[in-house]
Amino acid sequence: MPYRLIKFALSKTHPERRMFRAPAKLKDEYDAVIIGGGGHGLAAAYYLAHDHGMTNVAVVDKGYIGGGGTGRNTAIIRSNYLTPEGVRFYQGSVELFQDLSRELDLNLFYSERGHFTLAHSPASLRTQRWRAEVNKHLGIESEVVGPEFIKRTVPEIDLQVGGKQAPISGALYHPPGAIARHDAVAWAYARGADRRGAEIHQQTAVTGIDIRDGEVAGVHTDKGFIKTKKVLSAVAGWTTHITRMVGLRTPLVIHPLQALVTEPLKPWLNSIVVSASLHLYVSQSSRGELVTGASLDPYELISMRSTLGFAEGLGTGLLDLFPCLGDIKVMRQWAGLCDMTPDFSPLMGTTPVKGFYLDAGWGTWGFKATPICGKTIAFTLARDQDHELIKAFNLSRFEQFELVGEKGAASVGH
Ligand code: PYC
Repeated sequence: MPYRLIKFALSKTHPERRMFRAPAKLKDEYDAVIIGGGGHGLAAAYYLAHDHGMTNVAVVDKGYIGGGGTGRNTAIIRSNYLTPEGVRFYQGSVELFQDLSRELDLNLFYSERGHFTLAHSPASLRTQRWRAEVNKHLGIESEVVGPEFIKRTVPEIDLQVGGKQAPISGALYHPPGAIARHDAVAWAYARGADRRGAEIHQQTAVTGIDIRDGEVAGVHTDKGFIKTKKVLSAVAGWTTHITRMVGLRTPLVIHPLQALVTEPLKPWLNSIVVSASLHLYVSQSSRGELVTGASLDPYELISMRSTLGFAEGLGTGLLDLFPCLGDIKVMRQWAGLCDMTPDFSPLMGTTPVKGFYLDAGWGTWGFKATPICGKTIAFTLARDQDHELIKAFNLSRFEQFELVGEKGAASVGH
C-alpha cells in the first residue's frame, strides 16, 4: 500500500491539484498590493476581483497563508456586540458566513451552535441586558436567559462554578453564534482570489513603502520593488511595523493571546460558552476537540510563545465550570498577536496617506470579521472612499474623540 501511494504521488499522470498558483516572481507593477495573506488580506483580494473587477492585485506574506491571526484564534462567529456600529458590521459578517461554503465552493464547517455569555454578578447581567436590547433593536437574535435555560441546554455545566466563584445568574444567549474551520476560510478565499487573477506570494517580506508627495508609490520587498498606488495593510499584530514605514501613528498596542485544544472527545458540548468572570470561552470543534482560550496576556509583547501559567489558569476555570473534564488531556497550545485599540473597535479604511489603507485593530475578534472586512475594505480600496459600514472605524476617530466603545462586548474581560 505505501509503495502504491508513493507511486501515485510521484506520477505525472495525476498531478496534484493546487488550491492556488505559486507565481515564480513578482510583476513590476500591480493596481494594488495587499500586505498580509491571512483571511482578511485574502478576502480583500477575493472581493476586489469579485465585486470590483480589480484583478491585477498581489497578496504578499512574509510567512505562509493563514499563519498569523487566522490560524491562531478560536474560530467564534457572532454579532451580539454592544454598539450599533459594531452590531451592524459583525452582522454583515454572520450573513456572509452563512452562505460562504456555497459561494467559495469549499466546506468551511460553518456550524451554528448558540452562544452563551455567562453572567456571575448583577453588574454583568446588566451589561448582558444592555447588549440584548441593542441587539434586538437591530434585529439580532439575542436575549437574556436564566440559569434553568442554561442548565437545560448545557447539562454538564456547574451553575455554582465549584463554589469558588459567584454562581451563574443568567446569560446573554445568541442563537446564531457559530464556529467554522479557520484555515479553510483562508484557503477558500485564497483559491477564489487566485482563480480570478490575483497573485499570492508567500515567503515575501515587505521591507519598505515608498511615499511620494503624500501618496503611495510602491512597495519594497525582499524579492524586489513593486510599483503600485494602493497598499492595504492587513497584518494584525505586525501593523505597527508597517505603519511605521509610512510615518503613520496609531494608538495600537500589541498583546499576545493564548489558546489551546484538548484531545478529541465524543460530541457533548453543542453550545459556545463564554464566561467574562472566569475569563474563558470554549466550544467543541467538528473533530471533537475542545477549543478554548482566555484573556490577553496582561502585558504588551510581540511574542507567540505558550506558557504553562496560561494552561493552568484556563484549566482551573474550565474545571470549575465543567467538573466532568478532570481527566481530559491538552493536545496543542499556541498564541497569536492582537493589535488592540483603546475602544476595542477595529481600525479600518482610508488614512492621511493617500493610497494607504488600514485593516487593523482586530484585537481578539478578527476571525469573525473576515468576510465583511474583506468586502468593505475592497470597496474602500477600489473607490478610495470608506464603505458606509466602516466609516465609524476610521483612524480619524481618535483625534475627533468619537470612539466606538466596544469593550463591554469583548468575549472576556481583557
Ligand atoms: O470576541 O468572540 C470573541 C472572541 C472569542 C475568542 C476571543 N474573542
